[in-house]
Amino acid sequence: MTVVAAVDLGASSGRVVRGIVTADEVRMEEVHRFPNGPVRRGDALHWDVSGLYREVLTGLRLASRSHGIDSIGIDSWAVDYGLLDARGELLGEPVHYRDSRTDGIVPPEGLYEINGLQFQPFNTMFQLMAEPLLPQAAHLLLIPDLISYWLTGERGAEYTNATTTGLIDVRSGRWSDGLTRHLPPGLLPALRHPGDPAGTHRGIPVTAVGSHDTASAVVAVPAETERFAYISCGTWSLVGVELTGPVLTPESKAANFTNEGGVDGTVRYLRNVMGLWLLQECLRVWGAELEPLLREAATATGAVFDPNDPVFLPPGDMPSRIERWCGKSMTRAEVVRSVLDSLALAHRDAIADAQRLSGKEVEVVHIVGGGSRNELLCQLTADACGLPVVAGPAEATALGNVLVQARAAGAVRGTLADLRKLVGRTQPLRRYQPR
Ligand code: ADP
Ligand code: LRH
Repeated sequence: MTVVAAVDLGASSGRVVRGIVTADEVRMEEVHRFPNGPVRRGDALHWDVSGLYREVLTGLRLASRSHGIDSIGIDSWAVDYGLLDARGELLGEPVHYRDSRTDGIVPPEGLYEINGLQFQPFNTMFQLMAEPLLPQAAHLLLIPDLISYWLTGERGAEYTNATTTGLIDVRSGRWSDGLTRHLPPGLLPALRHPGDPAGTHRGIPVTAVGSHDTASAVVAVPAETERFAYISCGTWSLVGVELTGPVLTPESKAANFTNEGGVDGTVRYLRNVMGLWLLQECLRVWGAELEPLLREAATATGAVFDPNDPVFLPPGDMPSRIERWCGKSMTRAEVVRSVLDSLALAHRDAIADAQRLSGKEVEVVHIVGGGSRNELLCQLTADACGLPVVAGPAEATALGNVLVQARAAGAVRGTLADLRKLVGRTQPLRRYQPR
């Protein structure tokens, strides 16, 4: 039996999970959960990364209270980073990717052909163009690598998350000389890959996992066939397919599909859909609970809007923005229904585009992440896609993190397909047929 601790920092909440793994069983125990979100300080939006680190330490203490743990793995949301000075001190709390500092940024020509990455204004490379602290910085660490550094004293850049910076050459899998030329020399640390050792914390090995939360989530998709699409559904819906190589065609670029690095050299070919952020912000503004509104939304009539309109990216009055887009005022239940109908249609479009652009056929859609608990959204997605949906695990990211650590420790063996069979055998899943 191998016991590992998975630290999973999502944009809306963080958790520390104990994963107990044998060759044919994996059990998850959540030992600590804490809220996360944007913090406005002065004019800028930040993350409270020091506060998150305190919660991580609490979680790790709880995880090792009754039994020792054999390994620790860390994942988080992508693209954001901390800058360190030459002594290794953090230069200011990291800026949140929803901050306005990259508004109006225009990507240089020819970029997609090098990095294969979708255009998002907040990709690390664009944030660095607007970064006032860059001249003082000696080291850049992405969020999971920063937590790992604080735990171990060792610096590195985990590959799957590094691909979200826009600075990795999609063909070579290395930092691109051309794209990193203007950065201070030595700013970017050496790459490490999921399964690699990443130092020790109080004698416990820290293991690199798919430190981009979406990469870990895709590991734990309980697919039984190659012909599957996934929706990693939380603050964002990350909608796509798994490929063995990138798609860099002009059509793929025009459809804003991304080729992000996956575990075991796979490509996560996907599109970002605005996701449950839309609901999170509505609930925050209303001061309301989700579940009663979802019950009402089941019989409400919604309007359809484009959830990927950049107007929805920053925090603020989401219900008014949605009403303005739809050109009418609505009850809360109608707003919720509009969000879910619009997300389901955006899921459908992304899955159709992924198939068309990559040539991969899909016969089942897997929804993982917190959104897999949203029965209405799962059914609406099945209906929109005309495909069966398998929902769960809700904690796929933490589970993918656990499985990659367990494999590195020798507790389980095999390919991603083998890990996925283990997930399918051991985790509760729910199936939805299209109506
Ligand atoms: P992230 O990792 O981006 O923070 P999660 O995967 O934790 O996101 O998903 C959070 C979302 O899951 C919430 O915003 C909420 O919409 C949805 N969710 C969580 N629990 C439930 C539930 N019981 N019923 C419906 N939706 C839920
Ligand atoms: C989801 C996620 C997504 C990125 C976004 C910044 O948490 O990592 O894959 O595009 O955050």
